[in-house]
Amino acid sequence: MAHGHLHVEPVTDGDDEIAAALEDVSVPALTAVLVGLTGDPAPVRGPIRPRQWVHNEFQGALTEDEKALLRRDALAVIRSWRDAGCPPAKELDPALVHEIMNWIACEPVPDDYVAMYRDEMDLEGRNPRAIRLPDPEQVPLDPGFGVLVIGCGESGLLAGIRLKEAGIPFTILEKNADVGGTWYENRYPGARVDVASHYYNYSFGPNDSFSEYYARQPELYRYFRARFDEHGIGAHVRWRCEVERAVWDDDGARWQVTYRTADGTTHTASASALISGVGLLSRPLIPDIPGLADFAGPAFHSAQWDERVDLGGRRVALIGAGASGFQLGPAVVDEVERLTVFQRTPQWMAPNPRYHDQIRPGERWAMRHLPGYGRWYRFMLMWQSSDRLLELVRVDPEWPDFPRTANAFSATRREAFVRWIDEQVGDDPDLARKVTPDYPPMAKRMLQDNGSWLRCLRRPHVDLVNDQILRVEPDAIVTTAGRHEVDVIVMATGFRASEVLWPMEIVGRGGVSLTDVWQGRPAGYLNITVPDFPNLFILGGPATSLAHAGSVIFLTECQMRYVGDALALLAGGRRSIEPTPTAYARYAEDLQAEIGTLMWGHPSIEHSWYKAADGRVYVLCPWRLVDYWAMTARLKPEDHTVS
Ligand code: N01
Repeated sequence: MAHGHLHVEPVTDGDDEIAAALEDVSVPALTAVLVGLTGDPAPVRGPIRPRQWVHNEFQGALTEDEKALLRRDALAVIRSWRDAGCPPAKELDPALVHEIMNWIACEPVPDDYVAMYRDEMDLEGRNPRAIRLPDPEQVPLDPGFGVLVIGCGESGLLAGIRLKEAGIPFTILEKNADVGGTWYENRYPGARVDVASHYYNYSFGPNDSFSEYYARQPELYRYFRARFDEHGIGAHVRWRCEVERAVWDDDGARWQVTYRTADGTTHTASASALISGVGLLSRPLIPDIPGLADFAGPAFHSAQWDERVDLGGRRVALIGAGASGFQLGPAVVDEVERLTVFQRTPQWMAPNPRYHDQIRPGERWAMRHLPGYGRWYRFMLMWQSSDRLLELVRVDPEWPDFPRTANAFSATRREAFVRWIDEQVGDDPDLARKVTPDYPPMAKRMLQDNGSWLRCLRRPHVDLVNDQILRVEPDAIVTTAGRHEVDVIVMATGFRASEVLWPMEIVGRGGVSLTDVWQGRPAGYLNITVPDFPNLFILGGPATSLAHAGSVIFLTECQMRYVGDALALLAGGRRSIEPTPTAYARYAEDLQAEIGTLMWGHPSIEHSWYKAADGRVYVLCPWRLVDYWAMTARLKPEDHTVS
């Protein structure tokens, strides 16, 4: 597989072009690259050191003079490296890699994080998350062994790539006509990722294709399509096949899967193991508003964007101001006659000037040509966000401002975010009040923002309505405070996130259905496996959404690593593997106890897709990334029953 991501395209540019490119790059990441090119640690042992980590700055607060000096040294090294024919980077001693991490982070990086980052960055090109099957000379692959994967979005494709690389026979059943899942379906105007592009991609393979720091949907779709093509997954996929039911046959130790094809006919397939890659955010939530079905004009969900509907000159209602609505409004505001935004709860926005920016050309050049640049850039992205932001939502029971803010950190962020709102709409107190949340930052999904949302809401032909919707009439939406005539309704109302695997019916040993086992409280050992459902592996299922900044792809890669260990046992001739009931129950209990320490499920948060019908949270990962990485790094035999 193309995991040799340090095998970059050789540099053929002239000195001036290289010098110009270096003006655009992160100097700390560039300096780490130099150490890799020469093997000489001097650049990270000299007097110039990043001194402070500033969010979204990537320069470690180096002065202009310091950056110029480091760039000058870098140019000399890159020139010689180019003239020598761009030989492979040196393999650095782990202690030196740790030293570079400390240098970039401006603080000691703990050993457990170093282990996680080394696995994630794979500077040595060892592909550490590949499935390791037993030596075929000693343990030949069981000839009947094969895997069915449901879905060809990010996680299903990841499974396919790993299975293919290991030589395990597999088939992917995908309900859509193409790869990409979320990034195939969500084609509403303005759709883009709000996790940094260079983090929101697989840890293996190139990440130099993005043109924006937060890529738009077409580019993300193309990213997944490129991985799909390059790994030759196409021959393994059946398109437009929607899985309806999967039943475990204990005698044959196989999953019997029923699926429907585009012509409406039903078919069956069977496999030794079943991997679900359907994700949590794939089934649109259509709000239960009286009269909606009788609306005379077009009415559709953001994830089912109707390209035939021209919004030009029409009065458009946008129901929902979450991540989707927040992107959609500003993207259509110029074409509509009137935009009425129905917002039930305001969202916190984190100022991010890069949110809509093009990646600077020199930085793209560095991603493509400098070995390890993209890896070190990713390290910076991960270090400055993710785990440290989890502390934002940790409940401090002694905190006097609770539950308006969760703790002291939360209060400082609230202050900064309120300032951001005031800077933009402080002169319109009514609007400022409507868009200022009364719950702590990050207790619901945070949004990245460069000002486009509030600019949109200030436009003269835009109304923000926060009164409760009572009903829809054929030509209007009626709220407790008035009637709003509209021609089109767009529902950016989110997904049925807590109904994990819905509407599929999964039946395990003894005819027990997963719906009955879960009873609205989805769970999994390590969020992946369930007792009495042998050889079933759920990727991106319970507790696998990330609400504290970070890439869900990191989580699914961790999961696939654990699944790979289990598949290696099955491929070697074992019939089945499942977690013990004790391990499953203990994990679910620990997870709920941890979630209980965080704001997400607090009763003061009235509406949130994080919450299930019982008001509790089953879909979010409450662990630090480093902890989940460690939990999934090695399958623990003592927690499983293997037959
Ligand atoms: O869905 P949401 P989304 N009446 O559930 C409102 C990812 N994502 O599609 O807040 C009136 O967040 C609801 O109101 P409230 C990301 O993980 C990422 O926007 O519940 N309103 C809310 O305003 C994200 O979190 C990206 O009170 C109703 C909105 O509809 C997740 O997907 C982009 C209602 C739904 O917001 C889901 O985001 C898009 C009703 N009956 C999505 N029911 C990026 O990476 C719901 N609402 C940028």
